[in-house]
Amino acid sequence: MRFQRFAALVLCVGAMSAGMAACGDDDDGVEGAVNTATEQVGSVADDARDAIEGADLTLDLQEQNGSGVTGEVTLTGDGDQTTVTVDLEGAPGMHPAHVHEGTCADLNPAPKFPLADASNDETETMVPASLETIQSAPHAINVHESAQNLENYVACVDIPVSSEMGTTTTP
Ligand SMILES: [Cu+2]
Repeated sequence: MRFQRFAALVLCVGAMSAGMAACGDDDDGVEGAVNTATEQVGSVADDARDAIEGADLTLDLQEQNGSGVTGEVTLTGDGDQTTVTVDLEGAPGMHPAHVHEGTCADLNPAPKFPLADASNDETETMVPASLETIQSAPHAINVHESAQNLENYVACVDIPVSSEMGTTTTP
């Protein structure tokens, strides 16, 4: 920007010394319009990128097996990766959490992606798969009672599957 103004000044001086018409105020007007247009294009590009990558997906964890544990899960697509945050309520201590294939009602017990141990404090994990990939087939996020008692699930939520049309349905 500073360089552009400097360059314009040099051009103006050059034009005047060559006996040509002096540069008018219009230059700033055109420059300003170009800058505004450039910013607007950038803003549209940002919006388009957000739309392609998908907005945050926020889901409510459902209590399982009378645990009293609920909470919130947020998935944010970031290219080939997805950031998963888990924030439990009513769950003192640390609880193993994973992305599994399947649904809460019909879960593949082998974890697909491990997440940071969940707790009453929000935890964040980067998963090596795009949100689009995760949503291309049924997946669920579940929370286990403890490392010692993995088979007892305390909370779970289904991740909605996207159809090929790009709409989202809850299984
Ligand atoms: Cu699990």
